[in-house]
Amino acid sequence: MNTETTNKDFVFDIQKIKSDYPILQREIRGHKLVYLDSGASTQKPIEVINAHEEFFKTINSNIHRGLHTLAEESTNAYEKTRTHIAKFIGGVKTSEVIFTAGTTESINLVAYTWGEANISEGDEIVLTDMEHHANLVPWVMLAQRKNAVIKRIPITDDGRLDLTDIDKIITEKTKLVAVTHMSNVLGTLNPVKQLAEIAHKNGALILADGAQAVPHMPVDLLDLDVDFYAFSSHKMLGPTGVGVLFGKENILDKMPPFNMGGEMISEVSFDRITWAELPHKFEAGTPNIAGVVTFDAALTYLDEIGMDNVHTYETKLTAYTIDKLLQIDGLKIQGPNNAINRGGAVSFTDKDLHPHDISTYLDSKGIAIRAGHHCAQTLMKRMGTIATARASLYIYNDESDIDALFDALIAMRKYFGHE
Ligand code: 7TS
Repeated sequence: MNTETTNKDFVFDIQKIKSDYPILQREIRGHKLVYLDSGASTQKPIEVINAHEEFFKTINSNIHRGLHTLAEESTNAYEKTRTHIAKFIGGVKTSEVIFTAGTTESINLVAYTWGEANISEGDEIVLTDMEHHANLVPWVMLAQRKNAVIKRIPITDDGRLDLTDIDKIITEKTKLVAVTHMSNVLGTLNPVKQLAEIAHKNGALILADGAQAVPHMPVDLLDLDVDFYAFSSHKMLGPTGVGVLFGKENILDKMPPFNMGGEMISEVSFDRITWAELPHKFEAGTPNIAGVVTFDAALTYLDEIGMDNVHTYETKLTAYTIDKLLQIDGLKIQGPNNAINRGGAVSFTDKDLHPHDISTYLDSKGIAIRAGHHCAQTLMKRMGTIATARASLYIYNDESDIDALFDALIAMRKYFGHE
């Protein structure tokens, strides 16, 4: 593991951390905001907010083209984030880090380039029963275009991948395994390294959706040995509109480009076009420069805490959350009932109340959670429900937030007459 994601000296002072987030001072409906929807998008510390403002005040200009000072400074700042990410995810090459608009675009990029070029009739794509639509719809559509076959790794009733028949699911016919690293609904942390070994043994590639993993734990892509990996800045304290696609250099090299236009070419004539070197081949046009530059401040903030500390802290808070929710009659946790190999996305259902009513009631107490199918309709079907309520945690949450959730859920059941 690279040293940037660990910090043995950090003292976890939750009050200090909370004070870094101006939005946490807000009152919602007469209550201090309790933000438990970080799985959808995280709040931003003042360091990130300031970095965004600073970019526009000092170095704003386009990148990779101008020869003036501002152009050079903004290009350097943009590329500095790329270098930072390469280290943050285990020390990969900067040529393997492609900026996109988010996890969704990263996965679509692979489906439309690698997928179009490599998937043929009868080929098999293996998904799991807990994928977010971002890692499901692009593959189902690709399979339809190519007459390829979708196979699925099932899940157990407590929301873990069931690998019992994995040798029958991932076979020599498999071309790609696409799996979420951490489920946005169940919180389950999947054995990506083991699946990568099985995929590779069968001559297949593996793509992991890291949208819910990278923000919450140290991730070392060299150790996981995945071929593609996708995540979003906005789920890890950074701005919206910025995502990352990691791809192994030898695979990216052979892939056709995605978007066509400026900055992704080497030479253009009307009868022949050659592509730019990696990673620029996949970054056509003017990207979200301010967002990428600001993302660096989020990574620095996380480095200072240390991703190992983030993970340890969240695991304890997840255990506390599960323990509290299990004490409420009528509530069922959808997903693992313990904090082992699991992140802080905690979904639950109430035997008497619809998740939308739960969310609306909690909002009246200033508590933000998410309710719905969480862009995982196939998972909802597997769990025999159409929606869940979900509290999702991050480093600025503490036991007082969970206590507020607990008290409000008890009051809610009373309010609706289900004591
Ligand atoms: N993959 C997973 C596992 C996700 O949780 C999400 C977003 C995405 C992909 C898509 O990321 P985007 O940044 O491209 O939108 N998940 C959620 C969620 O759980 N609630 O709102 C968005």
